[in-house]
Amino acid sequence: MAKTSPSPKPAAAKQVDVLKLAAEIIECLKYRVGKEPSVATRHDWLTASIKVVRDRVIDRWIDSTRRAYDQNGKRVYYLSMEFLIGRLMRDAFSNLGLMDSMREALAIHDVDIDIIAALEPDAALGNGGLGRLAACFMESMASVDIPAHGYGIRYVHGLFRQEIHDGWQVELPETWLEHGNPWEFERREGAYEVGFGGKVASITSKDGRLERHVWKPNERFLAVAFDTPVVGWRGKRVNTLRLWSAMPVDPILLDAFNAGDHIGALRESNKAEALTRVLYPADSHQAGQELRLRQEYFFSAASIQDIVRRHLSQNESLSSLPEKAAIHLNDTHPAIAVAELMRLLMDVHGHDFDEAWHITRHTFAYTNHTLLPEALESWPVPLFERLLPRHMQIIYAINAEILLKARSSDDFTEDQVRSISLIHEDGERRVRMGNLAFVGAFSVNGVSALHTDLMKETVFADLHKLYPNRINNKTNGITPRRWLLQCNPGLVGLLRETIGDRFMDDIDALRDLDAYADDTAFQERFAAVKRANKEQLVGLVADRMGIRLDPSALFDVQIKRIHEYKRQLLNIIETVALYDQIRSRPEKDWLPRVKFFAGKAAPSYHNAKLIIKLANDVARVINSDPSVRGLLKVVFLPNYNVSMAEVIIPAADLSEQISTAGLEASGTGNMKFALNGALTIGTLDGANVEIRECVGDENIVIFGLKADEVAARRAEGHNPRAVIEASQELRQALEAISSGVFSPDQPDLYKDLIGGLYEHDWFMVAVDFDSYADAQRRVDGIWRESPRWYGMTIRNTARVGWFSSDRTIRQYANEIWKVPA
Ligand code: D6G
Repeated sequence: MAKTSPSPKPAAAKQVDVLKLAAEIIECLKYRVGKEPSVATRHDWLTASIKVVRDRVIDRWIDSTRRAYDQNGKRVYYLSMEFLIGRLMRDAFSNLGLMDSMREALAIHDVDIDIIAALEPDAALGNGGLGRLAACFMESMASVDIPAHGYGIRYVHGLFRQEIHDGWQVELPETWLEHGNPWEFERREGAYEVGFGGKVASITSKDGRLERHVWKPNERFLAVAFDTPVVGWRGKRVNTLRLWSAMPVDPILLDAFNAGDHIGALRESNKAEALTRVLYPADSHQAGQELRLRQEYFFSAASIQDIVRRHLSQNESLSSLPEKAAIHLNDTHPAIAVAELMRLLMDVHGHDFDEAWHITRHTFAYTNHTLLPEALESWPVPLFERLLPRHMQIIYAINAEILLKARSSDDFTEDQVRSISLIHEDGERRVRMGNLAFVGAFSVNGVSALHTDLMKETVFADLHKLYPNRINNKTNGITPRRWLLQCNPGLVGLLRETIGDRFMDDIDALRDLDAYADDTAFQERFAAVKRANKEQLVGLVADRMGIRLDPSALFDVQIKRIHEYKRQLLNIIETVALYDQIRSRPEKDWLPRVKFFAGKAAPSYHNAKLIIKLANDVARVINSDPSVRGLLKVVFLPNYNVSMAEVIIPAADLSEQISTAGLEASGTGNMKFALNGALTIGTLDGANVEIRECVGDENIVIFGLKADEVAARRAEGHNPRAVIEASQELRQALEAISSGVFSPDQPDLYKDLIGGLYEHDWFMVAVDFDSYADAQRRVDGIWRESPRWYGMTIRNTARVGWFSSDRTIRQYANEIWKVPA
C-alpha cells in the first residue's frame, strides 16, 4: 500500500525542519517508547512518529477547545453508534502539512514511512456507510471550523476480520488495540455513572403533590471517556471524538472474594467489560438483542451527561441549551438520548414536562438512513420497561402529547394515529425508535433527494403530515482529503500541474478540469495515472491471493457490504452469463475484464453469506478455465476495510452501484469512485440520481427499473418466472448456478437462492437482468473508444466536487444546526 500523499504548504510559512523532526523521533523513541533505534521494532517507529506529530496536534487541540469555551457559541454534538475511521496517521500528517517532512525525517533513520504506515490498524468501529459517513463528517466539521464533538463507543473489537475458507466467510475477532492506540487519551476524570433496571420512586411534597420521580437503577456502570483529536484540513481546527468505555463501579466485590467466590467477585467487572466489548456486526438489519439496547443507552446517557455538564459549566440553566447545543442523532441508535435528556431535565434539574419537552425538541436533530423495514429499530415493551423503567414512563408521556395532537386534528384517521404512535400495538408491543427520534427532533433529514422524498411517502408519511416542515434533505458527502488527496497521489499530482492547487482548498475548482476532458495529451496522462494505480492493485492481489491480473483489462468493481438489496447477485449472474458467452462464441473480440468483489456479510445473514460463497465459487471455476483465455477474471478480496478501499477505488475503471431502486438511501462509495475517475454503472437509486445530474446523463451508464416502478411491481405481485423464461441468457446462467456447475461437491447449494428469484424476486434481480446486461455491453463499447472513455471519466472527476462532505456539513450547519460554517 505504498503511497505518497501530497502535503499542503505548511500552515506556518516556515519550512518544517526535517532534521529537528528526525531528532524528535529519536527522543520520543527513547523517552516515551523506551527503546534505542538499534532495537526499535517497526511498531516502535510507528508509535514514535505518531507521537511526534500528535504533540503538534495537541497545541491546536487545546487551542480549539479553549476558543470554543471563550466564544461560548453553539456546539455541535454528533452521536453515532459507529465511527468507521480507518487509519489516522496519514490523515493527521497530511492535514497538518507534515507528510513530506516526516517521510524525509524517517528516511534519515532508514525507515520507510509507507511500511510503518501500513502497520497502523484500521479503527473499524463501524459496519459500513453509516459509520464511514460519521468519520467523514468529523473530518469535515474540523475542516470547516465548526466546534463539534463526536460521541460513540470505544469497542475493544471493531468489525470482525473476514477470512474466506473454501469460499465461505469466516469471522474472526478484530484486535485493533493490540499494540495500544497512540491517538487516544483516557480521561478518567470524565467518567459518568450509567444505570439499568431497578425502580422508579415518586417523591411527593408534604401536601401530597407529586414533586418528581427518582429512578433507582439496580445496576450501575461507569462510562469512561477516551478522546481522539480530529484534525481538520491544514490543521485549522482540531475537534474531539469522545468514545466511551464501560468500567465497573466496584472493580472487585470484596465480600464475595473474601467468602471464597473468586469468580463471582469479578461479576461486575465482567459485565462492564461485555458492554463495550464488541461492535454489533449487523448492517441495515435489526440486531434485536438486549446487549444492543444496553450499548445504545450506555453511550447516549454518558454523552448527554457530558453535554449537560459542559453546558452548565458556562450557562446558568438548561433552558438555554437549544441556543448552545445541537445534538445530532446519526440514525435511531442514539434515539434513547431524547428520553434521557427529558429525564435529566425533569428528575434532576427540576423542569416541568412542558419546559423539558420544549428544550428537548429544540435541541435534537435526526438523520434517517434506511427505509428497509427490517432495519427500523424497535424494542419489546417488556424489555424496555425492565431495563429503562423511567424512560418508558417518559416515552408514554411524550406519546400522549403526540396522539392528542393528531387526534385533535380532524384529518387523522385512527389508522394514521396508530402509525405515528411511539408504541407499536399490533401483536407484540414495541417501542418505535424511529418515531421517538422523529418527534423528539426539530429536524429530520434523509441522505439523498430520492431517499428524502420516499421517507415522506412511506415510513414517515403520517408523521410528515403532522409535522410538515420537519423533513429535509442533506445529500451525503465524502471528505476529499482522504478520498482524493491521500488515496490518489498520482492523480493529485496531475491535477496540480494541470489546474493548480486551488482544488485542494476549494473542491469546486475541480470544474476547471472540464476544459481538458477531450485533450488527447491530458487524457493520456490521466490514463497513465489510472494504469499506475491499477498496477498497485495488481500487486496487492498477487501478494494476498496469488492471482495474476492484467492491468490493461477493464477493472470492474463492486465493493460494499454484502446485502441482497445491493445486488451483488445480479453482478455475479451477469458474470456467469458473460462466461457462457465467451465459451460459446470464442471467435468474438471479447474485452478483457476483471470483476472485483469485496465486502462483509452480517454473520447471521444466511443469503448474504451464500452470495459470498457463490462469488468465490464462480471465481474459482472461471479463473481456472483455460477456454476463457484470461479474458475474464473474478476476484473476491477478503477482509474489505477502509484501507483496502483506499487502494481499490483509485484503480477502478467501472463502479458498480446497482441496488434495487428505492432501497439504497444514498451510497457514498458511488461518490468516491466518480471522484477518482471511474465510470458508474448504476440504477436511479440514492445519490446515483444526483451524481447523474452533476456529471450529465451522457457520462454515466444507467439501467433498470426506477423506484416507483419497483414499488408498483411489488404491490401488484409480478411474475419473475415469466421474465426468466423470456431471457435465454439469464435462464442459462441461473440453470448453471442452481444445477451445481460452480458447486460440484454440493450441487444443491444454490437451489434456494436461485429458486427465490423464480418465486418472488423481491429485489428485482431477474427483472433488471436484461437491462443490466445491455448496460454492460454499452460499457464495453465505450471502453473500446478510449478517447470517449477518458472524456467521460475525466468529466466525472471534474464534476463531482459537490459531493464533498464539506458541502454536506455546511448545509447541516446553515439549515439544521444554525452554526456558522
Ligand atoms: C478534549 C480536549 C482537551 C480538553 C478535554 C475536556 O480531550 O483539550 O481539555 O477535551 O474538554 P471538555 O469535555 O471539558 O469540554
